[in-house]
Formats: sequence, C-alpha cells, structure tokens
Amino acid sequence: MRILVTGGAGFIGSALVRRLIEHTDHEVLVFDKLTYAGLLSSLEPAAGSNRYTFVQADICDAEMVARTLQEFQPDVVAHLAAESHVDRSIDGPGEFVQTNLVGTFVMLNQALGYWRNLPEARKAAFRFHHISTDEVFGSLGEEGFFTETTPYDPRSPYSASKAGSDHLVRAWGHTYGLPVLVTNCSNNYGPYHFPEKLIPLIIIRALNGEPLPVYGDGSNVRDWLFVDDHARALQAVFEKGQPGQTYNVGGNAEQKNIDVVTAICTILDQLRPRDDGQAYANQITYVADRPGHDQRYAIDASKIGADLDWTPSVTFEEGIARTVRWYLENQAWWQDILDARYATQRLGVANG
Ligand code: NAD
Ligand code: TDX
Repeated sequence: MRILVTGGAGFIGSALVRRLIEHTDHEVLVFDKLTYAGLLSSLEPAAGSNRYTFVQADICDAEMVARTLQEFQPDVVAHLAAESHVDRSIDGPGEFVQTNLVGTFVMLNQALGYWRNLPEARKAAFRFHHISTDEVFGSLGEEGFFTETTPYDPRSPYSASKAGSDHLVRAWGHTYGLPVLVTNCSNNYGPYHFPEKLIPLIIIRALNGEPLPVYGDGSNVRDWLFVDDHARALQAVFEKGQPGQTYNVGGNAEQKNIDVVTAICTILDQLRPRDDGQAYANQITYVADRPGHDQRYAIDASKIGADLDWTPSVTFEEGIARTVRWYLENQAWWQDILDARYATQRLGVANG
C-alpha cells in the first residue's frame, strides 16, 4: 500500500511512520508543515528507507495537497495533522480552527477529487482515515465509558475544532461516498512526546529540579494509551476497517493525574536518584486549574477488539517505566526542543 501520512512529524504520526517502515512493506509519504510540534528528529529511524518520502507543506494549501496526491498516488490518507494541545487552544484558538477545521476540509475536498478519478478497483480500495480524540465526547463523571455512539459534547477550543473536523469527514462519506474511517482515541504517551504534554513535561521538569505543576487538585482522570499500541490500531483500521465506521481506541488504563505524576517520581527515584537524596515527589506543586478542565475520559474499546482483533498490549505500569527510561536515554532529543522551541513554561491560563 501507499500511505500518505499528514502530521507524520508529530508524536503519533512519527510513531505510525516508524512502525510502517520497520514492520511492513508499505510506501510512506509524510506531509507535514513542521510547526513547533513537527520534528524531523522523530523520523530519523525511518528516514534512511527508500520507502519513505517527506514533503514539507501545509494541509490548508489545496494546490500542494492536490499535487502531492497526484504524484504519490496513495491508497490510504492517514490524516493526523492538527494543532493538538488543549492549553494552546485556550491561548490561541484561531490556529486550531484554521488547521483542524479548514485544513481537514481542504484534505477532504482534494482527496475527493483525486478519488473520483481513480480506476474502479483502486477507487474501491481507497481509504481516508481521520484520526481524532475522545475529547469530542466531553467529560465523564465517576462512572461510564465513551462508546462510538456517545453524543458529541466538546468543551475546549481544541475539542470543538476536532469535533467539527469529525463531522466534516462523516459528511464527505455520506454525501459524496468518499470511503472514510474515523478513530477516536484516548491520551497517548510514550517516546518522542512533545514536552508541553503532562508526562514528558513532568519527567523533564523533575530531572531539571523544577516544580512539577499539577492542575487543580490532581483528581482528573485520563485513559492512557501507549503510542506504539495506537500505531498498531491505526494500521489495523486502515487495512481492515469498514468504510463509514468509527472505532474508539483506548488503553484500558485510567489514572488520576496525581497518580501519574507520583508514578513518574517513583521511577525516577529508582533510576536517577536526586543528588540530595530527597524524593522527586517533593517537587510536586498544585497550581491553578486549566479553565474548563474536563474531569474524566475513559474509552470502551470493545468494538475495535471484536471487529479488528485489536487490544492494547502495554499496561500503564510497563509503559510509564519504558517512557521514563526513553527520556533518560534520549536527552539530546528533548534538550534541543527546550533550547529552541518550548521550555516547559505554563500555557493556557486564560486571564484575558
Ligand atoms: P502533534 O502536535 O505531536 O503533531 C502534529 C503534527 O501535525 C506536527 O508534526 C505538525 O507539524 C503537523 N501540523 C500541524 N499543523 C499542520 C498543517 N497546517 N499542515 C501540515 N502539518 C501540520 O500531535 P499528536 O499528538 O501526534 O496528534 C496527532 C493527531 O492525533 C491529532 O489529530 C490529534 O488531534 C490526535 N490525537 C492525539 C492524542 C494525543 O494524546 N496526543 C489523542 C487523541 C487524538
Ligand atoms: O502541566 C500540566 N499539569 C497537569 O496537571 C499539564 C500539561 C497537564 N496537566 C493535566 C491536564 C490534563 O488533565 O494533565 C492531564 C493531561 O494533560 P495534557 O497532557 O495536556 O493532555 P490532554 O489535555 O488530556 O489532551 C491530550 O489527550 C487527548 C492530547 O494533548 C490531545 O491532543 C488528545 O486529543
């Protein structure tokens, strides 16, 4: 297969590309603008392959999208490019509307034009796979799970823009017959995670001897999915999924934020004890809550299990230990980001 991956220089996109190059015979083209979150260093393990191509371009640029589709002739578009950080969407929602809504519209419209001109057999096999989030479903109380039929109730500028993009994708499927697939997944974590997100931010700030900011009272719950498990799910969906269907993808690993932070501290105490012999947990600081902070997300991933035989393989305990070890062994990767792009300061306080 020929797979065009938008956002392939991001956290999840690069995990997908590394997997496809390492474990399959698929040809891969990464289409990525290289925003602050796009890193060629995350693609280094794949970049030497003759089945890998990179194009630096914006998904809002219809001409570049059309030309790339025409030249690369993909069987699958895996659409991951997006603005992805909730805190940044509070500070600057405009980019989220532009990339997540307008960009997805451009991708759909250009993919439709390309798909209509394919020969019948390739037309039947083509898939437009949109990668979305569980945040479109809103916030859960103590009980229950998000399923594929949970009504949409997005509550941040980020999740509203992703919800809108999901609706556009389904509309292009229903109205024009484009063979679309949608996946909604829970919080990913693992290697190459940009340090604005909770887990890498805590690891790096702990190592730098800085306060570890826990929003609110730390009781918010996320369902953590190891990124390589997610990449395997995405491959299963675009290879075997039924066009028009949605699949929820989750890690079956709910954790309160404070427990995530404490787990990281405990692992660091073992692997890289502080020079002064103190526990890393002493650096934990409760800070002002995120405005509109969703309380709990949890995914019921039974449909993808039953239909496509996918289940998460990495427990939270195993995944968090692997992740901490990766950050200890790959300081050069994250130090470059701290020096040139983002130094783990607080975002999204929204006083304005
Ligand atoms: P990321 O922020 O790490 O990467 C986004 C990538 O998209 C970057 O490489 C960036 O350069 C690229 N990009 C941004 N705007 C672009 C544009 N206009 N044109 C072309 N490229 C552009 O994001 P991620 O965490 O890897 O998330 C990937 C996708 O998965 C997103 O659609 C996100 O909404 C979704 N998702 C993420 C998570 C998570 O936990 N990270 C969970 C659920 C869903
Ligand atoms: O410094 C912090 N302290 C803190 O307590 C940060 C950065 C976050 N948090 C909290 C907020 C959330 O409850 O930790 C939790 C996780 O926060 P993020 O890592 O920012 O992720 P989240 O907002 O849950 O969204 C992520 O998962 C769903 C991704 O960023 C989204 O792209 C994805 O759709």
